[in-house]
Amino acid sequence: MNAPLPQAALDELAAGEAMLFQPLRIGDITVANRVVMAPLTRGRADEAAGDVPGSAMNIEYYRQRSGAGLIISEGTQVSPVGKGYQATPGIYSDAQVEGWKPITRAVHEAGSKIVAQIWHVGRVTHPGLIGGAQPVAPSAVSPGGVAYTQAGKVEMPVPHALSVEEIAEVVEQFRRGARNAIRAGFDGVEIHGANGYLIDQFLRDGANRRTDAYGGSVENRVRFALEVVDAVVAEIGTGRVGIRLSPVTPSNGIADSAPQAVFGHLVRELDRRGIAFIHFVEGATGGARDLAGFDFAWARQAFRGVYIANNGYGRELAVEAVETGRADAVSFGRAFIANPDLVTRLKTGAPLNAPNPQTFYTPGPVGYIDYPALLAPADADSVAA
Ligand code: 8OZ
Repeated sequence: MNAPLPQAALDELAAGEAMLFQPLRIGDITVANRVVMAPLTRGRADEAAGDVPGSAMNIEYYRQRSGAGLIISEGTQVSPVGKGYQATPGIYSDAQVEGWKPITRAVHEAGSKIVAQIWHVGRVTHPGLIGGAQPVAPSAVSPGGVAYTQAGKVEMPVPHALSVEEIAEVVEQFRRGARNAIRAGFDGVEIHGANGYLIDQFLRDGANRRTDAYGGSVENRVRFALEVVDAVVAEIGTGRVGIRLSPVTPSNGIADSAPQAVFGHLVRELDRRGIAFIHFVEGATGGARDLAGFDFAWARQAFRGVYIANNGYGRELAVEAVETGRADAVSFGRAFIANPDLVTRLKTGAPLNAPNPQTFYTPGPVGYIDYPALLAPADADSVAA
C-alpha cells in the first residue's frame, strides 16, 4: 500500500481538490463525490400506518443531506418479522414504496443518488416489535441483549431456527425488497450484511450452529448471504447492488472464531459476481478501529468493485484513505446526523456540529432536521454569484 501523504499535501488536498470530492462510478451509479452518507436508523417512520416513511420531515432530512455523493438509506426491513426497533421503515408494502418515492425524488432533484439499505434483523428483536411473532435466526441462540418495545426494555428471547423452506422465503423477501426499492426510485440497494443482524448471524459460528447446508463449514455459512445477493442481483442487476459487512464487529452479541476465513471466502465470491460495492465497517461499529481478525487491505485488493470505508473517519483520514487508494469512498454516520452540509464542511475545513445521542431515535424534528448548516442554500448561491 502507498505511504500516507505528508500533512502539507493533505491540507492542500482537503481544500476542495482532494479525490474525496471528485466523482466516482459505483457500478451503474455515478456519484458527484466520494463522501457517502452511512445508513442511520432514526426511528421516525409512521408506525401506525404500517412502518411507512415519507413524512415532510423525512423528506426534508434526506434532502438536507444531498451534498453526499451517495446516500445509503436507513435500514429498511424486508418483512414485518425483520424489524428490530420502533418506527423503522419497511420496503415490503405498496404503502411503503409510495412513501419512499418523494424521498428519492427530493434527493435526485438535489443532485445526489440514494440506495436503500435492505435489512432483516433476525434474532435481534422481540415479539413486541413484530406483531407477537417469534424472532427468527439460523439457530435457537439468543443474542443476549435487550430490545426497546412500546412496553419498554425487554430481554430478547431465544429465536426460532429457520427451516430450509423458511430460509428460501426470506431470500424472496430480500428479492422483493430490491424490486420495491427500484419501484420507489432508489438507484440501487445495499444489502445489510453487518452488525449482527440476520445475514451476519448466518456467517458467524457464534450464532450459526446449524448442521445442514447453511451451517458448519465456511462455504455453508456463506451460503445464505450469497443466495440473498444472487436473488437481488437477478432482480435489479449487479451494477446496482452493494453489501455492508463488519467482519470484526461484536455488535448485537455476534462473534466468530475465524473471521478471515469466512469473510475471505465471501469477499472472493462477491468479487466473482461483480457487484458494485462493498461497504466495510473497519473495526467495532461506532467504536475502536484497531481490532484484529480481518485484513481490510487484503479485501481492498481482492475485491475489484468499489470499496467504501466506514468507521471513525474524520476529514484527514478520509482524504488520506481515498488519496492513497486504500478506499474509493468513505462513509460518515454520526457526522451526517449533525451536519447536513457535511461535504461543504469537509471541503472547507469548517468545524463540525456535535451530534446529540439523546435525539438519535426520538420521534419528531428535534435532532433530525434542525442541525444548522453553515449557509442556507440560497445564501450559498448568492455568495457564489
Ligand atoms: C443503531 C440503532 C439501531 C439500529 C445497525 C441498523 O447497527 C443498525 C442500528 C444501529 O446496523
